[in-house]
Amino acid sequence: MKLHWSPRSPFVRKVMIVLYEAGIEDQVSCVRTPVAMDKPNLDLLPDNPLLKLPTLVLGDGTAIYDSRVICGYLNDLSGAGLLPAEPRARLTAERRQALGDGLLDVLLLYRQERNKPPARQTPEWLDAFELKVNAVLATLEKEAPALQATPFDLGLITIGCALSYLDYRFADQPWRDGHPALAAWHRGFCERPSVARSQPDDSAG
Ligand SMILES: N[C@@H](CCC(=O)N[C@@H](CS)C(=O)NCC(=O)O)C(=O)O
Repeated sequence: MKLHWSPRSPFVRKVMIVLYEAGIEDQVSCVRTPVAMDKPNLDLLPDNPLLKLPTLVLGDGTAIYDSRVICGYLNDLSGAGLLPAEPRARLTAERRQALGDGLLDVLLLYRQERNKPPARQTPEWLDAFELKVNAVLATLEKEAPALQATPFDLGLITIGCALSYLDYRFADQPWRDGHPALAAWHRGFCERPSVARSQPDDSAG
């Protein structure tokens, strides 16, 4: 299998963590594929008309996306057990995955907006992004005891990757302030070998 990959994408990181957890990283070759919202990478066009990472090309040439679909597929393929079978637990894991993915979607747009010259920024957008990020953090702080009690799964992977993206791209915003239980959970998350192995890497071109 071929994975369109970047060492900086939090969505690709979800896939890498699943591969490491499943012990099947040898079955995938990672191809560095640069992407940017304002510079469409047409090399991706044959595999993904949305021109986004991650995109996984299977052995028979079938291309699949997005991260949720790829992680679900790799979990099924490997039997890694990262999505609970029990319906209620499964629903919680899927909801957490949606929350983490949604937070990442907001953060990517937020970063894009705040990197513009000040005169071209839209203050209402920045306010709305900040409001959503704070609301998600407040929700997760309340949920932190439940996160601690949940066996490692795709919901936790996604929440953890989103919080780590805050550290990576929003280091000036101290999200741990006011969220001590969530910060404690995230500390444990970062110690997991699959997570430690998949740190974002700015030096990797
Ligand atoms: N919902 C998608 C989001 C993927 C995504 O936004 N990836 C970013 C890289 S982190 C991307 O490819 N951006 C390029 C673009 O939006 O054109 C997923 O879960 O895979």
